Amino acid sequence: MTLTPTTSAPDDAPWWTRAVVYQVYPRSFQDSDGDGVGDLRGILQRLDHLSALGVDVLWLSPVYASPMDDNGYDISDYQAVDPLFGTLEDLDALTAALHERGMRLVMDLVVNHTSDEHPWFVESRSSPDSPKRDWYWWRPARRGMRPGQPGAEPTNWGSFFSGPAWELDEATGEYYLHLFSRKQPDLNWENPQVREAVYAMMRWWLDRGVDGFRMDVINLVSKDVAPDGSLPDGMVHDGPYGDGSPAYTCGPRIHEFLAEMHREVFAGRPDRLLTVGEMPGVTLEDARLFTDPARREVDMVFQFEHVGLDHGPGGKFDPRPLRLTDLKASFGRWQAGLADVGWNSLYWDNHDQPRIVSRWGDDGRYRRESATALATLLHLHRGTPYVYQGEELGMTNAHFTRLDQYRDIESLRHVEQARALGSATDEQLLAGLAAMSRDNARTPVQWDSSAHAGFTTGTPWLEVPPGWTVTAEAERADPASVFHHYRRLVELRHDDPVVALGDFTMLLPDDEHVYAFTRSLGGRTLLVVVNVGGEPREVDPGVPVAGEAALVLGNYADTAPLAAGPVALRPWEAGVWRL
Ligand code: TEU
Repeated sequence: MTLTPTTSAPDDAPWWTRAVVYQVYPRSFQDSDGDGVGDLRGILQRLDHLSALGVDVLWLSPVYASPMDDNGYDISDYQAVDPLFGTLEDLDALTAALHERGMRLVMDLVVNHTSDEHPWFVESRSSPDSPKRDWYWWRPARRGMRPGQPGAEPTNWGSFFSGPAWELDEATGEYYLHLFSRKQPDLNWENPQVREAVYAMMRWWLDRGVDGFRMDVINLVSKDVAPDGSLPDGMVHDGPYGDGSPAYTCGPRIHEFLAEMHREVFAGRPDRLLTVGEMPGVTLEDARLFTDPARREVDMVFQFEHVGLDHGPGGKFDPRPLRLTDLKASFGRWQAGLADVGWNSLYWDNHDQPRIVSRWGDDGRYRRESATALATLLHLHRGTPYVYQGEELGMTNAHFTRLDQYRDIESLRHVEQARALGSATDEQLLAGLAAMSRDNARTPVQWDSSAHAGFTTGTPWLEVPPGWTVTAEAERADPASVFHHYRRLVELRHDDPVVALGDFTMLLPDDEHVYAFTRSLGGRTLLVVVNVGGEPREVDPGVPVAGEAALVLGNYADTAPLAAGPVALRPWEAGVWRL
């Protein structure tokens, strides 16, 4: 099906339709003071790398004051920088330096929950009569049961980080809700005082010069905190708990809240801003509503359909191989569904996902070829691409060989619960973490061949994978590298409106080895064909080729122009041709 783009002429489209966003997970990017943890001054030291790549926006994962239970996604002061990362002045310096380079800074907004050490929660938990009691979700034990009695939790919901989603506060005998860790209590967005405090904080950051927000699990803030969830396990956890997600995923007032946020925070501000909502479990139908410009909610969303395609019956840590036709069906639906209204984000990697070259590529013999093939596949879709630190280098998973090498709370809680339930052997657990742990994306960026890959002069908080070879230094020096392919993809999106805005047509929907599609705008068409595998393939994309189609971008040095008829593809070969 050929789709007409939302915007007829390129110059009508918002700037972010031609932009590429680069995500920095600060604790693993660059350490400047030798404490083994990345920091803001370290990012400042590496801005030339981002400029060389050509990206437009830096999305900065949290640097706020935090006990670091979930590496900063548990915030104890939204308007302070944690000393681990530096100072507010350092953040101002980063904002200014990015602006000087024509780039923008998007902050991570984590307002579904705070840290349990945030003053709001400290006050809320102090007494059932606290004026902030209703800023969080407090409930008594289930009717007829005593606080602390197994099963007395107000609902049977499981947490994203294993275990129950309710924690008993002994002092008051009531439970508080935490969809994530027990140190991440959920804010009660039904309370208008909570929403106004969040909006005031957001305005404070915009007034400080930041250019927007990536909104952490923002589709979970509207909740119906009553029903038990269905058993067996739902989408969020492993263990004897109910799936509460239907009660809080895109809950009853979510569109009302996001429209209110837009009015209270963004209305009247310049259109240089960017908002992206991270939305686990969001449907395409809801995404059309969230990203419809006329509704003024958010510009785009991170959806999770594709990154769930390799989750096995036991969930995320029980992975199965990806079937390419499943990916085509999913991406094809989202391209079709957001063609006439709304906008896609495009991503493989982030700080929560394993690295794509290890996950769905080949991080051994064909590391360069598969990383550049998968990058081409993603970046030629319609939407705003997000590049995660190290992805542009073709960095691989950690390949840790011991469970004690992992640090991530999600992984550690999964191991703890599985051992308690006897649901998996340590060997099975290690295999699951090696494939899917979030730590795979959190090992330090590998800058050069010096100690700890140039990330720190101290001891890194998470070890550089033993036997690492990829470095930014080597990638930058090799014109055929993953880095320079990403640079060319960014350049192509900047320069060619067909890439940014062209309509999308999926080809070869039933082929399990080759991914092909066209992009068309104003009578100009690009054909994209990618061999997603290590065997040579020959396919006929089934599109008319008049004479010879010029190669726009390929990932082999000698990818040829295209003639009519079958296309012969080498292992992991990707080509973009102008028909
Ligand atoms: O992640 C939300 C989320 O959905 C994750 O639980 C994700 O599904 C999971 O990690 C994949 O296995 C956001 C942040 O990106 C994540 O780092 C935080 O831990 C989480 O919210 C809580 O703030």
